[in-house]
Amino acid sequence: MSGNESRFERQTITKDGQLLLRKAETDQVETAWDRHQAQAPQCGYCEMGLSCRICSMGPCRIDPFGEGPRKGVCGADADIIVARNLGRMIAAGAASHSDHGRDLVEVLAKVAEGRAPGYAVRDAEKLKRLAAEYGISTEGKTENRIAGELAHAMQEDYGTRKERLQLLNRAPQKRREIWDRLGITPRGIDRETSEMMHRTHMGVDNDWQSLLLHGMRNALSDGWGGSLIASEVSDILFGTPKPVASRVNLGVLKEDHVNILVHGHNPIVSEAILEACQSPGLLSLAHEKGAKGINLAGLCCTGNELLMRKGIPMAGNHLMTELALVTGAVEMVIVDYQCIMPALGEVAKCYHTRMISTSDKARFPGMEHREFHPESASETARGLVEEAVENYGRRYGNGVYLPVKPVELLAGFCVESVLEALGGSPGPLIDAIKAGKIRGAAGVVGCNNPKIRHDHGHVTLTRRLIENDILVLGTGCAAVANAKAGLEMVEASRLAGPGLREVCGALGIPPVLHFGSCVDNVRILVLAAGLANALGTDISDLPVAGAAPEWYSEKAVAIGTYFVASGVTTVLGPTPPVTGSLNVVKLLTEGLRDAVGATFAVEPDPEKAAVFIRRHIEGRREALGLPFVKV
Ligand code: BF8
Ligand code: SF4
Repeated sequence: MSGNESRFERQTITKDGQLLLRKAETDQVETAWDRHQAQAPQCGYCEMGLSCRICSMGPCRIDPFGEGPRKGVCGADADIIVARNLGRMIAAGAASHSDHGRDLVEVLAKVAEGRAPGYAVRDAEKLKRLAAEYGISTEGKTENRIAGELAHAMQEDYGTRKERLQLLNRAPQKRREIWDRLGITPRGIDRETSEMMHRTHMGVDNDWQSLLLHGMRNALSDGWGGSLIASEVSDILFGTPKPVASRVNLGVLKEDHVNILVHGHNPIVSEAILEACQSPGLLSLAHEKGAKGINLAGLCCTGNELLMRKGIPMAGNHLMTELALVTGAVEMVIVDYQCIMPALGEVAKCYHTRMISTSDKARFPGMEHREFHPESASETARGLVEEAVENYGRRYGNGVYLPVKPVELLAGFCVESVLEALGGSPGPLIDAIKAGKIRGAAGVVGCNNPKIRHDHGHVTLTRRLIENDILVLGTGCAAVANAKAGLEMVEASRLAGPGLREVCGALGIPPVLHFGSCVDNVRILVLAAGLANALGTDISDLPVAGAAPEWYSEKAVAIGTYFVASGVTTVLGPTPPVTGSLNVVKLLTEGLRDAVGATFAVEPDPEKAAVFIRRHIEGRREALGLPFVKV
């Protein structure tokens, strides 16, 4: 960065972000960046993971340097406190993904019973494949019966009656043996989270290593359990993604249309809203009100869900959610849960935007609550879209501010669509990796965080990786960042190294593949497992890596942990709150190599993170006896 950049340029690399930050200042709208600044200096004990408020003998803190306390009131030392705090972060992340998955399974069960009229099985093939994986015979059974039995079997994965989760069978044999040996094979999705909360209660598990091992088991219950179920059942109910062209950034909003944004994570709500937006009656109402149509766009991961399956445009990622309202062009924002800043209702008050919450478990100040239930989702959705249309005429006097043009992208990549692009088998991908045309692959995933220049971490790291012939698979807000930067267009392969450029050109794919929402990180894992199985090896032997350059959320901690526990070395941008315990830091960054064949690394500078990943991938290639390729 040069010294001449404006404050807004230092906050975000995106043009729409910079311009809307300026407007937010004019409109006196407070944003996450302002509130982050107001928090300075943030608590050093908490940053290091050294504060504990688990029980009411506390709160306690450990002084890592001076004469202050070395133990909490109960006697917990820095190692225990740091490990307990990290364990609870993993538990919260795993719970969030897995509860989202549960909601989908419940809709699937209701579809089977004919009690969810707005929903249906859209991918019957996938339903049958999943049923087979769960040992459910499909012969002579109706789709609904299979759906009911599959939903029931998946619900059992949530409970505690089993010794291991069903879909762990997708992982390579060697990997499953590692998990068994370490005693971290997840048994039940809810069980592992519940056990983490138990272990971290005062006076239960006070061995920091055993806490961290359970942290991996808890995270695996998310990655090979709750998140995987969420992705797969979303495909069954709404269709498995296929490559689809769309557009991204705040320029997808349209001045002459009714603009509705969906925000959150679960496609149960956003798919119903999409259907309502396409209803002829509501479209003619929009015309009557003087609008040219109804424009639905997404924010964050529910936006990714609609983008992946239906090509619905994406307005922005996490740090753009407040700024989307500042355009003054949004008639309604409909939210479900996760990553929805409680500040949004307050921002909306400055404009005409109506804010609607829909989930019984997610309420927000300044939002109207309209609860969605599978039995009546279509009516609720139509009612809301009608109200959004009515709101079109109420835009504030000084009009709307949409200063950027949208960027094109190709989304819709998943295991199935990648295999299809490869002609039905992973063979051509494996050949390209063996020949060194593609050196390896990296999952660049995760959030935005006002501690990091918005989108800079994602885009810089991704550019460097593709320049070095490393294929990038993106999810969540990272995928949106790269799309805004133009890296998810087929034409972006000109930015890639010669080998990756050639492969992308031959397959007609971008060098950065949009792999969906955050629960879809499991698609990357399943693809990696498929490659390892095809090579007769383990995931940790593959030339692959993970990165979360701008992570903020507990879900990201769970994802990072199940990536590492599954054998994928992962680089984090922001430092997690673990530096108060050198033992924990050493285990996460070194010790895990012997245990699971992968580690965490922390590198806030994306240029250096790219070098780390390149070295890691080259090391894995060398170990596999693959040629070193000079770019
Ligand atoms: O699940 S990447 S900010 S929106 S947590 Fe949230 Fe992070 Fe975005 Fe999606 Ni994922
Ligand atoms: Fe303090 Fe121990 Fe209670 Fe934590 S659990 S607040 S360290 S007494």
